[in-house]
Amino acid sequence: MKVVVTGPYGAGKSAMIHHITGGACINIERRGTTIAMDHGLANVDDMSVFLFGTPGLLRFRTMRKILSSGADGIIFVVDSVDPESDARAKLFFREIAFFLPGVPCVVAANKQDLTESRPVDQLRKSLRFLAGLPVFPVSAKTGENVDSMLRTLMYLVMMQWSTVLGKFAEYSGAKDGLKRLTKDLNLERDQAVGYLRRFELRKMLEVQVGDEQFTVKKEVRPLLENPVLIMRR
Ligand SMILES: Nc1nc2c(ncn2[C@@H]2O[C@H](COP(=O)(O)OP(=O)(O)O)[C@@H](O)[C@H]2O)c(=O)[nH]1
Ligand SMILES: [Mg+2]
Repeated sequence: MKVVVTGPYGAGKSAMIHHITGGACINIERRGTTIAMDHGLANVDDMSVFLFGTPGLLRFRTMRKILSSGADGIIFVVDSVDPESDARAKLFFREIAFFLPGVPCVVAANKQDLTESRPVDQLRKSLRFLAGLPVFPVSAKTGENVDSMLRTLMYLVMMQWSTVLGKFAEYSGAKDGLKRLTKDLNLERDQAVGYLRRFELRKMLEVQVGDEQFTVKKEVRPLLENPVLIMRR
């Protein structure tokens, strides 16, 4: 799946992607500030997670729009220490909610390893947009809580797509898989192929559309059938 990591400058987006990918990531930066993007790949229970970190300076809005396009989930990173970043957090949240309406989002209340960090209930008072969102007290530096935050987001994403993903699992390897998918989900053929391509790009399945057939990655199939498995580790 594709996950965009966004939030204000200095909140710890690059550090978060570095931690999640175990360092297998790139950061296009100048003098310590991300100017284009971070990108990395993580494997969680054999599910590929493509992470895209956005530049946190206001003027790079177009880049953030491009990187956000088609994201399945959002990690919104806030700085738990610096109250001066709160105003920027509000602006960035409004922006991502506009780019990706309805896309599942978890909030990383980052830098909780520092004694001066604000607890989540205090952050909720300062940042009203957090209402209704799951907020995780995390540290990109120590890794505290990062794994459960990521797994929760993956669960929310799979639940959002559960009707489609469940059918993928059901008809994986079937001779007339595409036809049955199209019929069950009441789709046009083009739409069904669009869904297959979307999740093929995200490395969940392989498609042989000429043969009217698709195959879900073996390791991923149990997760598509039962997304809650991603939470049990
Ligand atoms: N103590 C602590 N420092 C952090 C944490 N996450 C990031 N930082 C530091 O905060 C600064 C900004 O982090 P960075 O990842 O570049 O933020 P970005 O602008 O959102 O990409 C850097 O000096 C990081 O080392 C954390 O969880 N704890
Ligand atoms: Mg950065």
